[in-house]
Amino acid sequence: MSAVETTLVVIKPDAVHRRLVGHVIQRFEQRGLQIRAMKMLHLSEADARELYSVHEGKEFYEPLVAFATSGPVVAMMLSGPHAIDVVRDMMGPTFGPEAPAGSIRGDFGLSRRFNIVHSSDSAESLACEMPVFFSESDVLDYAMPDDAWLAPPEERAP
Ligand code: 3AN
Repeated sequence: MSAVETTLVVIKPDAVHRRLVGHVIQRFEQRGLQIRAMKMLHLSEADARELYSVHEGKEFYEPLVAFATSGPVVAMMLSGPHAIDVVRDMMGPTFGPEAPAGSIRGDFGLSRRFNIVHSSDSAESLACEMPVFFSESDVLDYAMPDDAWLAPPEERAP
């Protein structure tokens, strides 16, 4: 039995400035994930510090906060079977040079910091990260007519 999950994806300032937003969104749509919410925003320094608080004190923390606030990001909530792990897998490993071709990071970048995209890596991270970008009421509930062809009903049970 499969479970439909919702996850947070953030397209980072490097991808926005490199005009890659459409390419990245297209990957997720083609895979069959549903866009439930989407917005462009400029992260505040306080929110960036909160988002990356697990890295506070590390040598890359301050440059990471500066990068995350250096320009607009595009945040999305995506739903689908096993969406949290599926999106992480599609992004590839954190560092561009280690990301395999075919993954988003492996196809679009070579940097450790400028790595195109972020997504929540667990339900616990999602619970902390989502409020930075969205409230529950921002996440729209609507039917997708092609769901019937993306997976049989038992794989789409909540
Ligand atoms: P991910 O983005 O794959 O969830 P995290 O949460 O471990 O990876 O790291 C968050 C961000 O911190 C990464 N996207 C990367 O830009 C940066 N980062 C993590 N580790 C390093 C490092 N050793 N050197 C430089 N940047 C790093």
